[in-house]
Parts: sequence; C-alpha cells; structure tokens
Amino acid sequence: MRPVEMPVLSTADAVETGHAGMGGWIDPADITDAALRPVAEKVAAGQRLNFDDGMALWNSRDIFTIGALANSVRQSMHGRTAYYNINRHINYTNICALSCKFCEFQRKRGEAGAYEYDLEHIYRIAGEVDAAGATEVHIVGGLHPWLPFAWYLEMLSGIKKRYPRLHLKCFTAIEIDHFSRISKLSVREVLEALREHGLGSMPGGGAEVFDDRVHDAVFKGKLRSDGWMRVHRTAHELGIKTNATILYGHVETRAQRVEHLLKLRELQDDAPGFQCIIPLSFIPDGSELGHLPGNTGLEDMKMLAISRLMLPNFPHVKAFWIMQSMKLSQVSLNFGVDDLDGTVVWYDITKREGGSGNKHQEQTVEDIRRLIVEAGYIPVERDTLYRRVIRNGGNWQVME
Ligand code: V47
Repeated sequence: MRPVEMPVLSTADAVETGHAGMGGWIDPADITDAALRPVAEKVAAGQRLNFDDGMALWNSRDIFTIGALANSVRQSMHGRTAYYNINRHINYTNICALSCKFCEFQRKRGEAGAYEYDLEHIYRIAGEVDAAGATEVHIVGGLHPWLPFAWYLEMLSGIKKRYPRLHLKCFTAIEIDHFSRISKLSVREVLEALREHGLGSMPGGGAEVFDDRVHDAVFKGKLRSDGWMRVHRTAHELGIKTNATILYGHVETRAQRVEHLLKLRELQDDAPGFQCIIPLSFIPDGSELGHLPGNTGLEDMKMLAISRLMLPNFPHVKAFWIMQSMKLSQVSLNFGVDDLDGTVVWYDITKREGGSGNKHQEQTVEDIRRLIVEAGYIPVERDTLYRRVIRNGGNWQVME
C-alpha cells in the first residue's frame, strides 16, 4: 500500500471551479418525459417514492432528469461534499462452502487458485495499512468449512492489539450467520463477541437481490433475504452500524430491484443503523453467468440515482469504483452519489478486465481527490463512521 501523501488539490480548488455539477430543484414543467413529472413533484415536496414511482424512473430514458432529481436530493443532504476513505480490503480466504453462480471468487479446498491467509499474514497486511496511514480495513471472505469461530475472534483482537487506531469493518451477514451455526451461539451473541474483540462495523455485502426466486436460481444455499435482514436488524439493535448492497444486472428484473430498495427502506425505518447503500454492478466475467452481457454505463447511473431517490432515509450512496469503474464513479457524483470507496489496494472478489490475474487494485488519494474536484465537488476524507478526518500525511485524527 502506498503511503498517504499530502493532497495536491485542496477544497479551494473545488470552490474555484465555481460549479457544483447538476442539481438544484427542477421545475416539473420543464421535464420532457411526462411520466416523470409526478415523481419530480414528490421529490420537490420531500415525499417518499413508491413502487410505481421507482418503475417510472426505470422505464424512462430521460437520464438527465433522473440524474438531476437524484442530485437534488444528494445536494440537499450533503451540499457539495463528496466523501472518500483511505482503506484496504482484505479477503482472508476464497475457500467457500457455497457455490453461488454469480461468484468467480469461490474455490473448494485443493482446487487451483484456492487460498487461505494465516493470522500472521493478516497482521502483516494490517501493519502495512496502519503504517501507510489508512483508517479502515474491510475484511470479508468465503464461508470456510473448517475454521472455528475462535479464529475470527483472534484475528480481530490480534489486529486491534497491534494497531488500535484501525477501524475493523468486517464480515457480511452471510459470514455472521455461518459463525452462529459453527459456534452454536445466537446471531446476537456472535455480534457481541465480535464487538468485544474489536469489530467496529459491518459491510453490506451478501444482500444480492431480496427475492426468493432469484435467490434460488443464482445464490441457492446462501442466507435468504429474511436472514440477511435479521442479522442487520440485530446489529443495529446492538448499536453496530452497517451498510447495505444490491447486486444488479444478472437475472433479476427491474421491479425486483425496486422491491429490494423498498425492503431496505422499511428496515431502516424499523431499526435504523444503515450508513450507506452500495449498488454493486454485476461483473459476469469468469462466473457461471459469464454469458450475460453485464450492465451498460447508463444502467449503472440509473441504479445509483434510483437508489438515492428511493432511499431518503439512507444517509449516503456509495460508488464502489471496482464495480462501476473509476470513470463512471466520477460521473456518478452527478447522479446521486456522495461517497467513493476508497483506496482499496487489493480486492480479490472481482476485477473488471483481466479478472483472473493480479488483484492489485489501488487508487491514490491524489487521483480520488482530483476526480472529485474536477466533477465540481469538495473532497472530504471520512472514517468508516463518516466522521471527518484531519490528516497530516500518515498522521490523522477524526473530528467528533
Ligand atoms: O457480497 C460478488 C458482490 C459483494 C460479484 O459495505 C459481485 O462498504 C459484482 O459487499 N460482480 C462484496 N459483484 C462487496 C461488498 C462491498 C464492497 C465495497 C464496500 C462495501 C461496504 C461492501 O460483491 C458480495 C457480492 O454481492 N459480488 N461477485 C460479481 N461477479
């Protein structure tokens, strides 16, 4: 991981550009697609959108109006701020008891390409991350068939003991459910134990698409939507912040995407604790669904914008550039996105173009800030809990 250097561009550069991209309130009378006018009126009035509104957005080709609507919400929540973080992803094993069709990452033990990191290796990576000045490690992996729950606890406490300032954002709901089964503890007890050993928050992976038919076609054997939501609800009840995802662009319908977002909105109303939604653009290469075409750029922009519009109770919409590409992530800042993840460094689960090779996928802070400024926004480094980071090279502290 490259050490963090002082950024070349500052907030003043963004202010000097004098524009904040699209946004501002839109006069419904100016909208050419008549089907979007009632949606625009609701957005302007701060009313929640329903299923039909979500479908009207999907069925419209008026991409600029959709972007401007999403951006009006984004601007009212975050103004011209665009967040990013300095992190590293660690995927501790690709050995997985499941065989989801969409996943090119998973391997069986002994199969070519299967790997598992030992604890010393993980501590070494965490040491590099800490020395480089990152604020977060994001740790997820396959459902390893033999590792005991104690191994995961030791991993967390071992990192925390050595590098106490690193935030540990770890384990999807699928892994938490797996730990519950191997340890014979309840989900609540598992989360409490993980927190005692250093867990800071949970990522949003594993949600895929909340539809049992799609689930059985593509992720059979994986935790179903009710189980995913139970884990996140329990985490929120315990005060553990989490994120949410949707994996789009495989066999699901657009209606199922809207339903997925509505289920997330409902859960956030009932048991608040989600920090952001991360729409993950399906990358077919190398998976059993490799014959599918993948999403187009406009589909990606619509998914991000519609997520912003359907989820007003989610503070942030994050573009994970690994999925949407860096260039589209920059464009997405004008389609409702306010947050970019992150420096990443190494990501084993997917890679756009040349996925089977080296998974070193790193962005520098300079490049992230440059693309934010060029889009007309003010780059703000955040920590995992969205507190502002005050940085001097590798030294940093958060503003409470
Ligand atoms: O759960 C797997 C997805 C997820 C593919 O919470 C794929 O801050 C596209 O959840 N094409 C892991 N996606 C990534 C994830 C995430 C990433 C960044 C930030 C956060 C956060 C969460 O990736 C998996 C799965 O849904 N995935 N295979 C694929 N071929």
